[in-house]
Amino acid sequence: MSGGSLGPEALGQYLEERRLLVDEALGQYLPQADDHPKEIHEALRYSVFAGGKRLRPILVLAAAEAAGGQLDHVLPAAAAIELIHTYSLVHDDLPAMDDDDFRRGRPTCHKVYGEAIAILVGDALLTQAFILLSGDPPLIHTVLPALSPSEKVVRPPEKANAEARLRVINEIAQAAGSKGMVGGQVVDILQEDRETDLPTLQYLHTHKTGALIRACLRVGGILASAEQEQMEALTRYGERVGLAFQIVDDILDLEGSLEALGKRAGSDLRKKKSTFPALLGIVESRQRAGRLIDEAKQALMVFGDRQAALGAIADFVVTRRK
Ligand code: GRG
Repeated sequence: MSGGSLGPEALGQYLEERRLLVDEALGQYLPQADDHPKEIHEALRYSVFAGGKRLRPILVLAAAEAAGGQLDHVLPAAAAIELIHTYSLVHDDLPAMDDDDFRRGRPTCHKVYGEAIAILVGDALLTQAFILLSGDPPLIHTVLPALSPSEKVVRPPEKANAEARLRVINEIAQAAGSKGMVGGQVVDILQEDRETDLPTLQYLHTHKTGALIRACLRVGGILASAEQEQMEALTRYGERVGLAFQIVDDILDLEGSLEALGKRAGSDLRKKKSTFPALLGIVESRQRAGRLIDEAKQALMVFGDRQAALGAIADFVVTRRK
């Protein structure tokens, strides 16, 4: 593939720089912990700043960069998606759903603040995402080192125009709603204790986890005014990386530990959930994830030199340990 790739060390630095940037943006965009009513704002920040990888916002930034956009004006949308992701985790951990005590290495939101506040934290995070997307959050100027010597920013920074913003809001709402993440979660709950076939499992994964990851790539592309061919490549990449991410998550749930994952491992087995390794075995599941990642990387050809970060992130998705 043309355009070279990032080694593990460069990728580690790249992910860390962007994680810090996303955290800084989130810190500025969110209400302060002691803002009234502080009971919810403290819990909200507890969940957001619990140490997530920030993979989704980093994908938004990387997609925009691949298409020649700049980070500054993509940050609010990237942060908004992280808020929606965090809401989904807070609600997923509730007793009525997966009933988990640990998340991101800490007691879950409802364990610390109670169920009512945890439900409201999820509601507030989802709402806050759309406040960010439709409002005028502070501009955070960012200068991060170029990824490769040949990388040049080709488009001047400009605020997303109203049409692009509307497209982004619609894209994210579709991905998070009942035909996206929520739909996947419904099928996940319904399949507990049942035999599940591969098409159902595929639906579940591509919706519960995949839809929001796909949206990250498309949102980055829209805000960078990506051309049609680039949008198609980002979509293809997002769909494959999204599914591979969840297959790997299934494997980690079998093989990982509380210390490594920051949450209790083995939860799928305990809840008798169908997973890719349960249906296909670990070896075939790993191969499937690997094939998806190869296809995702193939799709990046249209970006030439600019594919390096997205290519390396795709590899990271299958090699990660948490
Ligand atoms: C409650 C509407 C609603 C939806 C929940 C995403 C989801 C749907 C539930 C999460 C359950 C789960 C553990 C899914 C596996 C994939 C996944 C989303 C893992 C967590 O994402 P990471 O690894 O987490 O990116 P961090 O903490 O790094 O952000």
